[in-house]
Amino acid sequence: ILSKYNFSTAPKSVSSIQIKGQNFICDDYTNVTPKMISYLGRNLHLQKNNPLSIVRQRIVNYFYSSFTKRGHPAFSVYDNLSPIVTTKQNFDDLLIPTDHPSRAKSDCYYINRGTLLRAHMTAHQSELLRSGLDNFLMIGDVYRRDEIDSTHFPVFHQVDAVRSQRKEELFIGKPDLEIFEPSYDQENAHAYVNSIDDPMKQSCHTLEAAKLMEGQLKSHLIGLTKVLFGDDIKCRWVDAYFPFTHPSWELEIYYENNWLEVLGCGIVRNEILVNAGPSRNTIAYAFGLGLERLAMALYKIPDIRLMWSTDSGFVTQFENVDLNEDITYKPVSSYPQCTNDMSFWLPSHLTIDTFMSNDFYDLVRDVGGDIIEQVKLKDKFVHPKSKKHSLCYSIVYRHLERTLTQAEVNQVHKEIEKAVVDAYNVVIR
Ligand code: FA5
Ligand code: MG
Repeated sequence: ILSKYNFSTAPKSVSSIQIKGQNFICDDYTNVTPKMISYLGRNLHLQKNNPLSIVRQRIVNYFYSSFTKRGHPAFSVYDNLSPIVTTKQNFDDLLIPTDHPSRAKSDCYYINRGTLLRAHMTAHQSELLRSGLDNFLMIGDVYRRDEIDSTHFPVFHQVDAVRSQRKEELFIGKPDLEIFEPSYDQENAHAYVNSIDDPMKQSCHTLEAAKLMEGQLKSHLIGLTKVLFGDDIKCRWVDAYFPFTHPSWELEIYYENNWLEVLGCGIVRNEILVNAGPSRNTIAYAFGLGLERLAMALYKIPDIRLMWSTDSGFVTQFENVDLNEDITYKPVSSYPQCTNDMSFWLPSHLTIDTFMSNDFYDLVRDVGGDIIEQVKLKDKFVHPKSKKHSLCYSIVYRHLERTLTQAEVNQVHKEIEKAVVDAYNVVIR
């Protein structure tokens, strides 16, 4: 599939990548790996019997049944949009500044400077608004470069939503109330500078409209949480910031003695509605939630990698179940971990601080595959005389379905060492 691909983030020779039959020119931003490309099209959220799919259906049902227009569901569902998006879709359309950290190469999987694997489902919000939709759900796989442990995997799944309300729907029977302040001229919307200095609302909105939308947003999401977890679930709202909403919040649920963030949300920035087309007398809220977090908490699934398991011991536990059934995952059995350390000297042009750990994590996962459970930095060291920098990582190996032999792990560990030497010119200690 890949022509002249190499592991380091900057391909050494000009090359192109074929993904799903489409050809992409690589450049200095290309950092998507063959391993990541292999996840495209798996669509766990649509696989019958996958826990993510069960949670997806429960969320869709909640929105279908809670909101209807003339007997039909008010929400339309998009769950098969291509994960290959432009930087315009993923960032610019959402008012994410060009220097925002979420755009960094170290955080995203870029195909090239203009194209990436979407980092959130919100990437589709503007185009769907532009196509004339007002109430919709966007569900799919998202890709982020992140640390490696039991709750983080570089591919996860999100449900994103937009709910728009027109003046007549928001203020039923109160025709004198307005969504917009008199100082905001709807005819000249593009010229208006919309301030977010007020923590309660955007300057273009009236306090009545902002507060009413906030109330609906929060009660709809608490309603969803109760449908999923039962009435006794403990929740709390935390103030948050997103470039594309104001005000913004995160919802946390109390789960196993910890507060767990399950979603981000807020009132859609009016600029986005204006840029997307007809926005007269309209206000909208939006949210994005993580399916893995919900499924892990709901079914007590201890490791995020299990979502990808095709082992019958896992799959059968979610087979042909009633959507609202109480399911508690029973570990098939827990196979032992095996930890090997890797220490290396960095070449003179790299230091402990400039060595890109996310590049390293990707490389480890590319070579080691799904038996990599965790990679942690164990030690950093600068030699007092030579001033050379050295790093030591612990790599934790575990197969979810069988016991790994030490010899097998050593073999994989050696292959990773070789790949690290090739990619970074390090010297194994
Ligand atoms: C976003 O992705 C925003 N696009 C959400 C949003 C949409 C806000 C619309 C406002 C309006 P965030 O990065 O916090 O935000 O991710 C949203 C949710 O995805 C998190 O609350 C969490 O449930 C889930 N999530 C985020 N990172 C991970 C991860 N590494 N592994 C599993 N789930 C994750
Ligand atoms: Mg968050």
